[in-house]
Amino acid sequence: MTMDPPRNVHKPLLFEIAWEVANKVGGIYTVLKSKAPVTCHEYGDRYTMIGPLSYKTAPLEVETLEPDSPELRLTLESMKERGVKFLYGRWLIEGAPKVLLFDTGSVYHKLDEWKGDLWNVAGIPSPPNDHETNEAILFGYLVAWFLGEFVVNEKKAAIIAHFHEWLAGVGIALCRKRHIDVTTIFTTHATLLGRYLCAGSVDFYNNLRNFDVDHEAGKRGIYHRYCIERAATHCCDVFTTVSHITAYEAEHLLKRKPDGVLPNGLNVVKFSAMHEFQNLHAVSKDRIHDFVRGHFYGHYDFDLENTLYFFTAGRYEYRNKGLDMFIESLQRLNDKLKACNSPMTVVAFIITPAETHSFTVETLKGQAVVKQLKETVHDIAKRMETRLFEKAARGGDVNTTQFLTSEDQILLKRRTFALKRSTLPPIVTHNMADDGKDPVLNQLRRLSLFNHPSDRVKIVFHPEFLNSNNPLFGLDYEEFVRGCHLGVFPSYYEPWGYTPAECTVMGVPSITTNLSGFGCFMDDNIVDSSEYGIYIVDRRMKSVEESIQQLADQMLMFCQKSRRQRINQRNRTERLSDLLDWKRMGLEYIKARQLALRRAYPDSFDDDYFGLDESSAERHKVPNPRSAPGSPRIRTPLEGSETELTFANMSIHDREKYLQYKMQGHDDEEDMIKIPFRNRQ
Ligand code: G6P
Ligand code: 1S3
Repeated sequence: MTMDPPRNVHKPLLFEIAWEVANKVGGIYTVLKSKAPVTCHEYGDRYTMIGPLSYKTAPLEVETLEPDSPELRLTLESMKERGVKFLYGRWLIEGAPKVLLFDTGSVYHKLDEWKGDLWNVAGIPSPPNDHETNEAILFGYLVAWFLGEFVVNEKKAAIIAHFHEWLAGVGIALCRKRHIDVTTIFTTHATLLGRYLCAGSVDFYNNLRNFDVDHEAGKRGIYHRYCIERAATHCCDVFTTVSHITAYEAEHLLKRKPDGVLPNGLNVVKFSAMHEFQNLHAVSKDRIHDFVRGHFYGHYDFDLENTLYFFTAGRYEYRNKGLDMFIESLQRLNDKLKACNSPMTVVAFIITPAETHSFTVETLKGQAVVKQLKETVHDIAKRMETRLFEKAARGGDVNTTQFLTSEDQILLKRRTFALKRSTLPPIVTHNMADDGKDPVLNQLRRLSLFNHPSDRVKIVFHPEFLNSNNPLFGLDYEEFVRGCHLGVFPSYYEPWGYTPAECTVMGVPSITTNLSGFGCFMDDNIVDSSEYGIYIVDRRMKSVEESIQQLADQMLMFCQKSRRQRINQRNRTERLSDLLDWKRMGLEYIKARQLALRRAYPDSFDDDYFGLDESSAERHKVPNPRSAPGSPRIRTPLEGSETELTFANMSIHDREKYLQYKMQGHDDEEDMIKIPFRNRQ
């Protein structure tokens, strides 16, 4: 028998496997989509994402292609012959990555056989009626089938299989059990138990070390899912998560300390001039003004020049996403603004999807009556303009009071009569499927936040995500965020938290917590993040009451800023976007892949290492802005982390890649931010 030569670890192939490839469910979709440009840039045609095939969304997201490499063609043909359906093509996003989407339905008849096998080889049970787990099993077996055949056809290159989240985890266990010649990485974006425990009323963080994990998972009916997650954690070559806080959680709940942290980035598109994003704010804000005029008709007695738009958005996890704390603090803010006779009004939007029966009549009517009024005023003004011009052109005396005819006056009166209402402006825009039990509505009722004229904080609960076809705003989510002044995300359970990160790259200040991965990351990297419009509520060391007060005070402080101060702060916030750019964050992925290759193919590496041990390096954070000058540097993403990846070594080859990704210099700018590289001359 002849031995195959060792696989080439310097030009590896990369498969990234996740349930959310070209299939939007939540944050992992954002990770994959926004990261695609940097990964494609690094791997080119050697990169393929693998996900499930949804016949509803895939045709909109993916362009079909013929598999280009003979090895891939061979593997897919063999699977096809045995009844597997799939779609191979190009995901129509920036970077245009290749995707392979498997139709789990095409192998449904195999489910029982594979469930039995999973129990036999890995001891993982699977109850009959858990649809999500069934899908995870089918998907996992398809991925392992594919990888198992592919490594036989492709013998030259090393293969990295990077799996995300427990839904893709079955494949990892199978790769290990079947000794498939790939190196595996598992990135978990949360832990199942963490999410469930936090949503209840346990003191999660103080008890993390003490949970009886099997018992807790069993109690919540998720033991089998937990087994998949735990098997993936222990069977992968490199285990990672998205933040240090989730690394700590994973260590205790999944019983393996992550090898590293891969924080989430964004594909940052910079405008060439600063004022461009400020202009976009003004444009979107005007659209929100239009909505507010309609929604509050009859009670529109506040000055939009002195109105601030706050919002929270995300999946409807009432406690985990901090909706409870936001509402409680809004009530405190309302009291505080009243007490100090503030001229400011805050309109607080809550954007989170719940079950509804569409928009309420009252909400739609508000927009309609104000639109009618606007059109009438426009028509009258046009008619007045004509009359005025005629009179002036003939050289007559111009007495402006004559220009509004009695018909027009009556029309105007009719329109303003239509603006009268006997009810308060609604706090919710939709008919809720379960109005009586909805936790947001119940809390608003308990706190009497009813949009009374005397309230300085007005509430708009919009229980549906936004898109540009929305009849109330006509804005998509990004435009809406740009038009707001402050995003508020006081999460209790948030492994990363894209919502405040997205605000940051759009130059919108936000409030987050020190229990969110994003909040901790910003706190680690910036001397005083509030100077840059990133406010962090302490939910670790403070009592719930103290955190609520802190959040209310932060919002009050924001209300006391002048327009000029807000504009300056937005500029500073926007400047942080380099910190979150995948060009920088993607380095951690590079390191994870290096570690995976080293672990699987140790003999293929020489000793020419690039030390990433930053422990002895001077630590730098983003300094305070101009007024308080400090070191003009920030530290690298994982400096100070105790996980192994931080201390992993890199070859010269990878060092070059690492440097290619360094941030563009900003040497000519004030308040510049630079990434330090240890081997800089
Ligand atoms: C942007 C625009 C300015 C506008 C300002 C309003 O900076 O470029 O023209 O005055 O936004 O800021 P504000 O915080 O009051 O919405
Ligand atoms: C998870 O999605 P979630 O909102 O359920 O993954 C996201 C992407 O990594 C992360 O941003 C978020 O905090 C997690 O909770």
